[in-house]
Amino acid sequence: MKPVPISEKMDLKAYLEEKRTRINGALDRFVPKDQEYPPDLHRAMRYSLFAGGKRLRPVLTMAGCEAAGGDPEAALVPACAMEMIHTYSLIHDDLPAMDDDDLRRGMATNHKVFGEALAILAGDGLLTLAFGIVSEPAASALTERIRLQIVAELARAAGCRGMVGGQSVDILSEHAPEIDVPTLEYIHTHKTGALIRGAVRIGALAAGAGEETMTALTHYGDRVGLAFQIADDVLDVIGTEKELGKQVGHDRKRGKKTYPGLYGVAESRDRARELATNAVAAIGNLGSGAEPLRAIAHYVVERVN
Ligand code: GRG
Repeated sequence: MKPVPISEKMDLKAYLEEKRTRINGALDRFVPKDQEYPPDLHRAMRYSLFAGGKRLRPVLTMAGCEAAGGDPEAALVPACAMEMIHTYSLIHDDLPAMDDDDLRRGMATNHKVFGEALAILAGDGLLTLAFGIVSEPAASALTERIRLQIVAELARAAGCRGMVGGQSVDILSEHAPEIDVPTLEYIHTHKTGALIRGAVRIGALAAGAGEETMTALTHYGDRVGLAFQIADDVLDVIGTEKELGKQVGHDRKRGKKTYPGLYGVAESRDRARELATNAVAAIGNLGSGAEPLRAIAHYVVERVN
């Protein structure tokens, strides 16, 4: 299957840059400065948060809001919450008790710089702050009802029926002699997919989306989430440490079960591209406000980092 051009109708690069600037500025305001007591904790939180992530999840939240007919700025606060939760998950995932990684976002992992105890606490701090900023009435103009819906959606996406559930099955399946396809799909759709699906849905909630729009965006999020994870597995096989800012070939060394491990690189790429195409089809009835989401679906599978 040929790669689909990332975007024919819009300048995705400029869009991503603009949204990343908004998100980074807001994150900077929400997270205590290095000097605020206790400074070591806040330094550790900011170290990983500002280490140069792609900001895919918060961009999806803002683009999801736009696709549902809202002003993307209305989703800025929940978008920041998504990035805080994602960053917490990366800090904890890199710990010796989990994936035991030395490099993340092109820098030494949090526990390598601050020690394990502070890395755990930095993750805890980011996770808790995420719920704090969304529920805080003064932080955004979102109504109380919508803020509550978003809190529930965040908990669903990040918790034991979402990302934490997927991570636990992933860890417990390492070095298992075999893994069946439903278990692999559970890991993918939960460990990574749940947060991506949640990111899009939270954007739609911020826009006050109706049921039909929410269903379309949920299908989009599910497909993009799985496509993202398959693309990530492929990059772990064919990418370079310089491009990815993390160690490569790690999945195989850890005995992780992956799509390329099961189906090979070429078939995995085809599957990811097919999922991106299906994601775009799922939001076919949404208007031009959904153009960024359409472009992002293809970007997710054609990216090199
Ligand atoms: C510790 C509860 C808990 C969960 C961890 C996120 C996660 C779950 C594990 C990370 C393992 C991993 C590398 C999964 C592959 C998909 C993934 C989440 C990649 C990193 O996301 P990117 O590429 O990272 O969006 P940046 O740094 O750009 O934000």
